[in-house]
Amino acid sequence: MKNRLPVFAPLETDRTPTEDPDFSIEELQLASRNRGMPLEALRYDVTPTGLHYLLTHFDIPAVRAKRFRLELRGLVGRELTLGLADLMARPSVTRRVTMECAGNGRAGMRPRPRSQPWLLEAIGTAEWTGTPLRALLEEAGVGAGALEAVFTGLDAGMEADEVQRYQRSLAVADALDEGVLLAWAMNGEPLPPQHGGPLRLVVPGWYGMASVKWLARIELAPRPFEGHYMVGTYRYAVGEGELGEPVTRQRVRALVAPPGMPDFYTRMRLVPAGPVLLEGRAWAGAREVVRVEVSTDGGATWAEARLEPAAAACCWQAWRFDWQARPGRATLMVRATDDGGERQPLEPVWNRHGMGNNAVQRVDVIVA
Ligand SMILES: Nc1nc2c(c(=O)[nH]1)N[C@H]1C(S)=C(S)[C@@H](COP(=O)(O)O)O[C@H]1N2
Ligand SMILES: [Mo]
Repeated sequence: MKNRLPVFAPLETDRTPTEDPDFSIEELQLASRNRGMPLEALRYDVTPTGLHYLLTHFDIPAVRAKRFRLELRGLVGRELTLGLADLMARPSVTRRVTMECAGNGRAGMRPRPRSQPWLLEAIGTAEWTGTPLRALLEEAGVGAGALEAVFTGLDAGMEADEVQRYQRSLAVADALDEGVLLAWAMNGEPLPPQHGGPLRLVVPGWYGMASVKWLARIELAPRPFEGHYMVGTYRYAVGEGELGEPVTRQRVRALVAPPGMPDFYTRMRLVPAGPVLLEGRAWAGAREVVRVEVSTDGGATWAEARLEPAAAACCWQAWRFDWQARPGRATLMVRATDDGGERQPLEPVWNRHGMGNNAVQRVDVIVA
């Protein structure tokens, strides 16, 4: 891949968090490029490909599969350059993985970080087919001084006053996790352009930013990588100029498929009185969800939902709850607890990039 990027003067964009309650045209522009999974799709075990959420920072590159090459460089015993056919000839596995954007819930923070304004829909589960990264790294040979693997996508654009490629790194130990895949198929079909075709990284249990799309280069490096998507964002930073802890694995969260039917414009839910089956999904990155509780009275009382085990590691779990809906208004809430004892907070925990907001969902319902 070409390494030289052009230089442009900064655009002097103001992206400080805002108290303005009105969403901007820039946010609308991002929201219509990066669509979410409609929450009624929580009813599918595997999200149909066209309903899976999307997050792309720059433009979706048009990559010709025939000419595509993956470069493995840096502190390896043997550098490799592989075409898609070379990769597909290697042992392949299919994994069902729940992916969530680290910015999911950002629009619910006050003041509001200025970025893709996700409500709660930056989520999806897919069956990814590819070859384990671990075997490829072992074949090439991980050099003694290798600390991190740096993954580079083919897309480029300007952010933080600089033209850059989308790049993320993983500690070598995390890159060697047996779950990490170089994926060329999604739900049994060739990986579509918007999801990173022809080749992407899939890092199960992590927020989506780790799963680099249009993956063209892997470099084993002797020191921590300090690209923008490692230090300038994807950090739990609060104060301006503060670095903050890195964002890594998904925090525990449950969502409910909104019951009944919606009012078109407000999306208010309209539910006939009587027995209502509430259903949804819960996940916790690499951890297991051990409890899902539902409140149908705005958080005054909570009752335990029936929770299914996960179909695979790093895959969401189905839950169900029988609700007797009585006429009037109700606020439904659902919260999950993982096997490490982490439970979703009732209110957002603020940080300046709007990361990891796993505050409980509230769904307002009119029962007739
Ligand atoms: N090359 C590249 N990879 C990328 C991104 C990107 O903008 N460019 N976005 C990341 C982010 S923030 C997320 S949440 C996931 C989204 O993957 P999806 O669009 O397939 O759902 O891709 C990640 N990989
Ligand atoms: Mo993301």
